Amino acid sequence: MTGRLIAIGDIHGCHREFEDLLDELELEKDDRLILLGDLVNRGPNSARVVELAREHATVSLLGNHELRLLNFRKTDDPTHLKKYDYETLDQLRGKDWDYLEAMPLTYEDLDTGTVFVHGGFVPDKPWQKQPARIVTRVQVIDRNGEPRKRSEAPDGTHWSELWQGPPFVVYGHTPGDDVSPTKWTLGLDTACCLGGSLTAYVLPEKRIVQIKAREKYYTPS
Ligand SMILES: [Mn+2]
Repeated sequence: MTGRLIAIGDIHGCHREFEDLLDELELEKDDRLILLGDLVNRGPNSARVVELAREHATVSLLGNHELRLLNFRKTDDPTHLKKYDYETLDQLRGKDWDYLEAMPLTYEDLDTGTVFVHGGFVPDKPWQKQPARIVTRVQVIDRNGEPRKRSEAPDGTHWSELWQGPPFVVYGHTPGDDVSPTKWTLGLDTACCLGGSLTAYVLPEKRIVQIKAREKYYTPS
């Protein structure tokens, strides 16, 4: 008997809600925990979230926030950064950076036919070959078929509405009031750092486990 496969959406530095969710899940030795990226920024303690990830996660996927910090570290170009990135840069230590640098873009589970990713995929192209700048960032597809953030193309169609599996895709990055299901996808970013909740999806039972945010940690500008 193999263990459970558990995915958790965008944690964004919300270390207490992450601890509460881990308590609730009662992980066992054979369980696999997949974090869907954007572990850092906006919430109170990004370093603690990375520490808990190192301890408990089977794998943490690359999010656009990690990608931005890593790009800054590579180039020293501050135009990559947003204001709250500086707080995270102060918090993270060597082994945290090693962990961020090792984050893959996707995780595939063949038994359930499920692929996990931070942002999503451009439909009608093989998911395996899509680059970091797309799979960590895509929210909608604009009228020219280009991947965009929702704010850049408000009349675009969410990529998940266009995705025809297999595989079934579990993703984060597009915050919502609750989980976003389609036939072939499930979105788990329930906006914890904005005062929403932190969500886990548990396979094979297809169960949702949620922890309500203790407070609103971040207000979009
Ligand atoms: Mn994101």
